[in-house]
Amino acid sequence: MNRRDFAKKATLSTFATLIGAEIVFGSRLMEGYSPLALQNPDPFKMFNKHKDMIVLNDKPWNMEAQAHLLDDKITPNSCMFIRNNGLVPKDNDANKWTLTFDGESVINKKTYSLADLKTKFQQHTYQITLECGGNGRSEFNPPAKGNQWTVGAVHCASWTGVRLRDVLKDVGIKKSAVYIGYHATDLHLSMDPNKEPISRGCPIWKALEDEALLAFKMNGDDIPLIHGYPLRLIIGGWPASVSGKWVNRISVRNKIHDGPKMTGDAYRVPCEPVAPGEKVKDEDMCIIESMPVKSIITYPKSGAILKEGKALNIRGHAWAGDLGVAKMEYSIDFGATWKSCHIEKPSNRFAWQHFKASVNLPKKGYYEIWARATDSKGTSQPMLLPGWNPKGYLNNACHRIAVKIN
Ligand SMILES: Nc1nc2c(c(=O)[nH]1)N[C@H]1C(S)=C(S)[C@@H](COP(=O)(O)O)O[C@H]1N2
Ligand SMILES: [Mo]
Repeated sequence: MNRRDFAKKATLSTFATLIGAEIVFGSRLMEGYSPLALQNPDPFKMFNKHKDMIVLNDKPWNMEAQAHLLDDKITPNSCMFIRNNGLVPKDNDANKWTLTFDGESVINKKTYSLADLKTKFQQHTYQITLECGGNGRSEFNPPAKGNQWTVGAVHCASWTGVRLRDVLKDVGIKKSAVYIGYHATDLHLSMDPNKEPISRGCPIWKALEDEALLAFKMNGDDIPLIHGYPLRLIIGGWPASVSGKWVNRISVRNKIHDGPKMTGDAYRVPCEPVAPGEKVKDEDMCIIESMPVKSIITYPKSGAILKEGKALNIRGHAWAGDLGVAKMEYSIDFGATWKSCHIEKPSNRFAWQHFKASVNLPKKGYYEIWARATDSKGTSQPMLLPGWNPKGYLNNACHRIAVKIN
């Protein structure tokens, strides 16, 4: 049986039911999505994305990676997922760009040009894992509305900029400061200029961390427009929605920021666990903070067909929000037994950690390889979907790939 036949058969039988056809050999486009040939403009060309990226929505643009596209230690632009809540801003002239600090808890409102930021403050570079809070949403049942992310709404790029802390110090903030909220130039889907598509933030202690950046470079170059050119907030460990793109204003608040997508079901989960499908009162919802421990197998590609008698070298990455990853394991028997992987130290806090293992698959046949990370507090990934929540956030269930030994 050649690879194609195997793929077809597999999609119809085992792979499809066990892992989900979408992940293994799924079509690149969601059901009901118009064929690419009819698309104008072509998002793959427009955003310089790899042909294996998956388009989830075009208004606004949302695209995700597949696991095998995330094999690089530092994710290249071509394989970085895109998540937009509104329309990509058009007027992004870096020479005219300004960043204003305002809010109840600034001593005086202050505005910087991009050149001010670049020349007045020391520059720092960090690798930061950014995962969408809704990564893995497609598995929830009852289903959650929103982009049906599978595993690919995560990336770890290298970001260069100035520390938000250094700039906040220069601005001068009052003792009353508890939270920051970003504002950006993307347009609300309604095209109403008075509405913001998203304006989120984090507690002031988080904004003052070394790795909290106002970034103007990604992987050594100007940030691509779709990822926030010319200025982006980078906050590691928390849902990527905190890392505002196209940022032109930061409000220093004396209360929890209350911009769009800070309230209701957005980026919030039940404070106490609920049954699948249960209605949750607004006051019983809590803002997502640190993301949970998670990992992804990036090599081999799920569906690989391998020769018998050769060890299989698997690899991938693991991350754990504000924590580190202390242990990485794999299983080839559906979690009955686990063996350890080699896991590297992160290049800096909030960077994903690379793992590898040499796997012996004892005989011919179909295997699933499962990966499980454990964070520095001893909490592991669940093998099955964790707690249901109305918007389908925080699915950190173990990733698994299917391989066949011939
Ligand atoms: N201004 C602005 N910033 C934003 C968003 C947005 O829609 N507008 N989306 C957020 C969300 S929900 C995510 S997951 C990340 C995605 O970043 P990326 O598109 O660079 O991968 O950006 C965040 N920052
Ligand atoms: Mo997101």
